[in-house]
Amino acid sequence: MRLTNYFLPVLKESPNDAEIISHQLMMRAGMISQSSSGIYSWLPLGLKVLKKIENIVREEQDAAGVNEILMPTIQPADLWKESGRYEDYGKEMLRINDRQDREMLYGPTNEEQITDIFRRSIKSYKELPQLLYHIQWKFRDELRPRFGVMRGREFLMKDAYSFDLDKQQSEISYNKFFVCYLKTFQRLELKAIPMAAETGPIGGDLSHEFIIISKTGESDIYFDSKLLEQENELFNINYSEDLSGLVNSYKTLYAVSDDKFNQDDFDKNVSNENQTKSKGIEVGHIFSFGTKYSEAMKANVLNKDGKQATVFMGSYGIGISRLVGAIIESSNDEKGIIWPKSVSPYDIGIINLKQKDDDITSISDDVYEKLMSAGFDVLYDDKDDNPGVKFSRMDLIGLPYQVIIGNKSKSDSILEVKNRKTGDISEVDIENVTSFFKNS
Ligand code: 5CA
Repeated sequence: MRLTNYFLPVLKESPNDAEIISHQLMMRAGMISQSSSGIYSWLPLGLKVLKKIENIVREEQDAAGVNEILMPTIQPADLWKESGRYEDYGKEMLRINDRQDREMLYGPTNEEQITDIFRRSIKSYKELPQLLYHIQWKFRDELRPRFGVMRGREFLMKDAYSFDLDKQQSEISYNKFFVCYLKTFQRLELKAIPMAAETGPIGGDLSHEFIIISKTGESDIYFDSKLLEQENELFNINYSEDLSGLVNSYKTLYAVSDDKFNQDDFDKNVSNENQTKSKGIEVGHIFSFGTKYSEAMKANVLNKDGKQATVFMGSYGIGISRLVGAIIESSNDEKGIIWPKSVSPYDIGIINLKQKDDDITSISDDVYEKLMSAGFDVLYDDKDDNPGVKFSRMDLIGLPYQVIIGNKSKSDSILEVKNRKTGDISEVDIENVTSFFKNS
């Protein structure tokens, strides 16, 4: 992509209401534009990151054998009256009346909708388990939307749901998602710690939040520092095997967020020097809630004995739009964002330092074409701005590598490659530029 052809409205100053670094940087880097409180438009650079995260989440759900569907954003109130949550949800739910004066709502989550889909078509234990997910916008009329996309009113969530014959089977599904989440966050280059959590309005008795440590996080967290060293080989997971050993290696180490915290338990389970208190961002949350919805909504199947059995359910969320902010919170410096390679909007940025010099521009054009045809996604700064502006803009948007083309490229056929994270600069022969990136 040529910058002259790109919509990248970078800002010099961050807006006054942007309190935390990720919100400031997302605004300054032209990733989002506020529509109203807690509601944002996603601009090209932001949308690209959002889609990359979405795709990693999707690939890992698919790998775990979860089926993708797409449910609507607007749901009928009747379903929520069946489960009893229509009243309980209170003001956080956006309620709408259609022209027939039917009560509708903009979904804050989809337990009711999915239970309705399930009960219409699944009638026998032989068709269990069923694991389904979708990636869809949600609306929650948060009391205090803040921190940009971190606590929005409209936000993108991956929500998955499991249906099993009994509690034991349901725990097998829970473990699949537990491991799938570890793998997903590892691919996003995040250290997410699973923590025992309260279930809130979703319900149930078994729940984990996946939290990344960050001083701007909204949750207080207490955990055993051994969890930070926990490194597992997650590449060759076989989801049909028993995953409880792996899950227990996490579950047995103490980690809770504030609403579950108890000092006595902390002292009993964690040695003094390993007791860690911090703040964190909740990027995922999984719940096992048994028959809460299936009983109220009569989601039954015939069991082996030909009797009606109420199915056991779980739900599993990942905050995809929140992750964009969370990743920036954990990876930035005074110059701007530093994208992990897996979600960076582009692989490489090219800076042509002398747009007016025909030779240097022709070299830059060539390097751009070469890298693109080698399969790299490249953002090419071909604007006629001074070098200072170009350098700080490229640092701000945080692509992992910058290719700098100037006088030396013309005289000595050499370009510079800057690693955004380390600041290291390598001189590379123009001829070798593609192989340099293939090996890095
Ligand atoms: N139905 C369940 C799981 S599918 C559910 O809704 N869980 S949740 O309420 O915990 O939300 C799942 C994830 O969505 C959270 O872990 C968080 O990462 C994200 N999320 C929740 N509320 C917001 C919000 N207001 N803004 C951005 N992301 C949010």
